[in-house]
Amino acid sequence: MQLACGTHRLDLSRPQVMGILNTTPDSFSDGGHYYRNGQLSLARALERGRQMLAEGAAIIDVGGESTRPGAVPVSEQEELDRVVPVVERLVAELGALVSVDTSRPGVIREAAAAGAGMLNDVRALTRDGALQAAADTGLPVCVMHMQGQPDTMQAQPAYGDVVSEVKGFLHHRIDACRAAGIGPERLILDPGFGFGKTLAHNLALLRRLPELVALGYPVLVGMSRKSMLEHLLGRALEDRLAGSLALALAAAQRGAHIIRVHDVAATRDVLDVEAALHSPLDD
Ligand code: 9MG
Repeated sequence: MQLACGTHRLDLSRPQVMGILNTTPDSFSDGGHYYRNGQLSLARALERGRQMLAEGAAIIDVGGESTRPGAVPVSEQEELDRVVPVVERLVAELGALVSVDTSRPGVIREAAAAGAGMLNDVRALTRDGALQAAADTGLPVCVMHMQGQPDTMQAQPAYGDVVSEVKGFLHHRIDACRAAGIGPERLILDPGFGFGKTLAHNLALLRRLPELVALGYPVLVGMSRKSMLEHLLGRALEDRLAGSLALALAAAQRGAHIIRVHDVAATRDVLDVEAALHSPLDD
């Protein structure tokens, strides 16, 4: 399976790593890493992008708005200021395939003009104007499931059958995307681990990920360092590498095509070891 991403072709016949680059001062794991005296440092963000590419990331996901509960809301101009220059430089200087994590039509349009090759919307293009903006870019789009809104989504997530409900939601968004002119070859699906889900919901979605893969679209998952690992292992944020790798491996074994992570090198190693088990043996 190949995905056309602007000037890039993404080979999805093996799981690919999407490296996370949050240009926010307050994201849950890497917030503020690229700030100096309260100002976003383009040089630092670019350096991190360079490092992730060297470590085997196929995509760099740039986000300028934190979806962490309690995060400070950001204006559109601020989001543009955080995202667009980073996209421009990652593309121009490193030739990177950049995805942009945004829900705003204005940011979708400007990021595409700056050279982004993929869109990633945790709100699945539900904001006014987002479907049309995404359609106009011609880029592939990741549509993610979320129950509720970031601020309150973890208060009391509830489902009958979480897998059926997530699939039902994604089917609706596929229909909406296609009606807006986003062809099936441009769609990527994401069950939205941690977005309005308890540990039991997340585990059910992971166990039954093959049902989502069977819909025939590329599947993206993001579980890196998420609080499901705190609930599962009792680990603080900085001690979640082993758990994140186990989740990445489990997702790849169940057919995930793109794994969104903070720890690129370690994840790539795990996926390469797993891939070797499926390659022909020399002797
Ligand atoms: C931006 N962001 C944070 N977590 C995410 C996830 O699980 N999937 C996608 N597509 N984006 C995410």
